Amino acid sequence: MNRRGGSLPPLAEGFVPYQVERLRQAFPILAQRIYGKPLVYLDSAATSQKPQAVIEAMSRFFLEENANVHRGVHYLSLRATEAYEQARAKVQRFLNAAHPEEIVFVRGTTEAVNLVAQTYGKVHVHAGDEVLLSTMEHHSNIVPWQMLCEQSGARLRVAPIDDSGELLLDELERLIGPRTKLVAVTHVSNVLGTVNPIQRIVELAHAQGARVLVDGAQAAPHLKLDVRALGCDFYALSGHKMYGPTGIGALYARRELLEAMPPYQGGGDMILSVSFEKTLYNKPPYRFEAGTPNMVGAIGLGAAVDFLTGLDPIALAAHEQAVLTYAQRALAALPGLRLIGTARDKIGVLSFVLDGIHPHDIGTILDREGIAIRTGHHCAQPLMQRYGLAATARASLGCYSSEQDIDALLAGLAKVQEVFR
Ligand code: C6P
Repeated sequence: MNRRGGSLPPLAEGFVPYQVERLRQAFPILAQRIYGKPLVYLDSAATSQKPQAVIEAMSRFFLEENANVHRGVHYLSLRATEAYEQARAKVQRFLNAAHPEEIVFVRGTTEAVNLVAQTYGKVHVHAGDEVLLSTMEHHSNIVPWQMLCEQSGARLRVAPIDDSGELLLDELERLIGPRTKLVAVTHVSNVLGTVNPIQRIVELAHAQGARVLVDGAQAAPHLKLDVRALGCDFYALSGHKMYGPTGIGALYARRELLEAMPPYQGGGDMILSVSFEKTLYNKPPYRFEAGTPNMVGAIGLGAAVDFLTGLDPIALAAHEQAVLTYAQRALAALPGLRLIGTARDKIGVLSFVLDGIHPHDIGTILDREGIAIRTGHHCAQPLMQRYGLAATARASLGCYSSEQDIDALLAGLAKVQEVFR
């Protein structure tokens, strides 16, 4: 057992954390060549690559266990149900939630936020109330609240950040008042890499009776998570950012909150009984999982959690920080390059602009070198406006990223600058 309470990952025999070259062997896609060049994958914040263990767990499910869950009395259905519920328990342990019933399987972070807005929000947020966000939110943690505010007559408020990309906590504190019903804030910014002080934000919000939803999409692959230590009410994550499949994620919500929340969607498995006169709803988490769920996705997410918990979190964090520091220093030294997001506490997301060169041109030229980065507004347009930018180039790291990837990026950027000289 390691510090996160998981067992060692099913990697190559004799694997010793943390050897990035060996770890990379667990990700078959990374061995590819793109346009004849070795793939340099620096787009893990958009979606991470998948280790063999996740791919195998998902194909094993289809090969040996596939049946609908919670519905059959036959062997395969019971086996699939057991695997699905085991995956839920893995996510519970990963988040250190108190009960497996506090984990709702959803499509991803976006669906988790919409679920809370349209269930908890609909019941508790009324005209005159306020929902507090921060400038650095992803659209998935803005638009659902805007929709709720339009429906309810509540008001959206926004806590500002400083130039380095850190939340202005004094301003945030000033904005939380008796009207604040919900504070929805990202744990880690997908553009700046900033790690927000969630515990402190929770203290401030709870002191005024407000609930806190944390968008954990970018935190889950990098940070050791403990929702009870954070004290948050809701926590959302996406499987595909944490080495698992797309189309699956999790919403954590404290049991008493979930129990008092109305259903999100109607359909199979969220009911106890249905008649044309009246429907009785199932208990959480099933009340929020209408229809046949993404069973193989849950199995894949469970395998991804095993993979992540099997890495030594201290060694992983040290490795990611070392590559980040190397990258920050090297990029900052490039003439004409400006880093966007230089918070003291940040993870491996490097957004930047180059004088006189459009981010899309940077991305396109790098692509021909086999280097994958993301360019654009990163679904955070209000944050872009804060910096007076329409777009940035963004290189983002995963557990398999290395200083060699950064060297390749630097060589690629030299070519970009050569083209525009
Ligand atoms: N960010 C990026 O390239 P979904 O799409 O539901 O899995 O996750 C949405 C989401 C929510 N919050 C944050 C902080 C995110 O970074 C994301 C997804 C990707 O930055 C795709 S836009």
